[in-house]
Amino acid sequence: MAEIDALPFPFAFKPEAMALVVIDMQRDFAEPGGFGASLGNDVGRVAAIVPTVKRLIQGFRAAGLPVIHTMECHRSDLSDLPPAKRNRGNPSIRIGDVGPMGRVLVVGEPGTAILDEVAPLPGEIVIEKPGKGAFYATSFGEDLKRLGVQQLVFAGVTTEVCVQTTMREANDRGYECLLAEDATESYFPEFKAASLAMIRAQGAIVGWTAMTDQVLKGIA
Ligand code: TIU
Repeated sequence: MAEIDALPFPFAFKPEAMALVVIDMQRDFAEPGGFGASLGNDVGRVAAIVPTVKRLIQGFRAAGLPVIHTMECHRSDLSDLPPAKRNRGNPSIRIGDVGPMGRVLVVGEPGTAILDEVAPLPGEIVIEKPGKGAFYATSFGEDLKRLGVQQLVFAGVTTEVCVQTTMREANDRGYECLLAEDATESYFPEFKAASLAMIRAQGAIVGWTAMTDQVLKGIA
């Protein structure tokens, strides 16, 4: 077994059974005029982790390990957007409405795209998900089984919403999960800190956390 120096204790893994899951690194969460900004958030926090996420992705590719990308998005007819989600909160532009980067969080629109710097390569799995978690209404679970992976490293945004939801779903399905601390971000620093703490509390009740350098060292 190889090891990553992690918290709350080292993360032992089989390299042939590990994949990277990059959650929702989309323009809509990182650029002005998108969904994140419409909710009143400072998207600069998300933009700042892009180089670190890129480094992590490149490390997995160099090690020959799978990289899976997710996107939060909806069909153009919004048939997979429950009214409860569309109507939640008081955003300046709602999901499905036309904003400065096209229709917000709708498949194929410019703002829904994954950021160029961390874009999927041809052949990498891209999960289009209507929920916050990646398992709901997607092929994610079947894709993981087909790849034969058992351990997942997570990166992306936002830490306490789509990343943590997916990590918890994966943990319940028997995957061992590690979150790259500096390759994830929240619009709320206190929520990120609390998420990292609650993930690794109680003997890694949801999973492990480690810095990107530690992950890269472990998989090199
Ligand atoms: N991808 C993801 O986390 N979706 C969100 O809506 N996150 C917020 O923090 N709003």
